Amino acid sequence: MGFLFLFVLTQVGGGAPKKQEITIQLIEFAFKPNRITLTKGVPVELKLSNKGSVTHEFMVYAPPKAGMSMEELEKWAEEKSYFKGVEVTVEGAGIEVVGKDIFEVEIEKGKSVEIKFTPIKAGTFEIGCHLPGHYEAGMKGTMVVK
Ligand SMILES: [Cu+2]
Repeated sequence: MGFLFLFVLTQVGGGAPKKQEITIQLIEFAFKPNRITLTKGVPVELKLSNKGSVTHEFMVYAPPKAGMSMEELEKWAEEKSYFKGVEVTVEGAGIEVVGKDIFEVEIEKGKSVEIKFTPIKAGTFEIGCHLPGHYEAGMKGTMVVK
């Protein structure tokens, strides 16, 4: 019995990393870094820190088609959200939300939130802030899940 107990403790406390912790800063008008790579199936704690002087938002969605208008892109980002059907927890800046239909997270200037989820779909996705003028000014990035 003693041996079994120790074995269980070792499994919980050690071994391979069981989560991926990444921080992205949001500024005018960029995500830093603007490219992140995640491992499928390993829980992610993604900290979003708004270091800018205005509110920014974070969305992740399938790569848009060439020539989409911002209006089309907005609809696309919602429909093709990476988080569609994925349980996501958003914590911080006085809020805690758990949901399967989260597609955008807004972060006020100076605030940070943490998004927790487990990536289940592999591929390359776009990160974007669609607040007026931000995306056009270059506020986008790439999320790769391998
Ligand atoms: Cu922005």
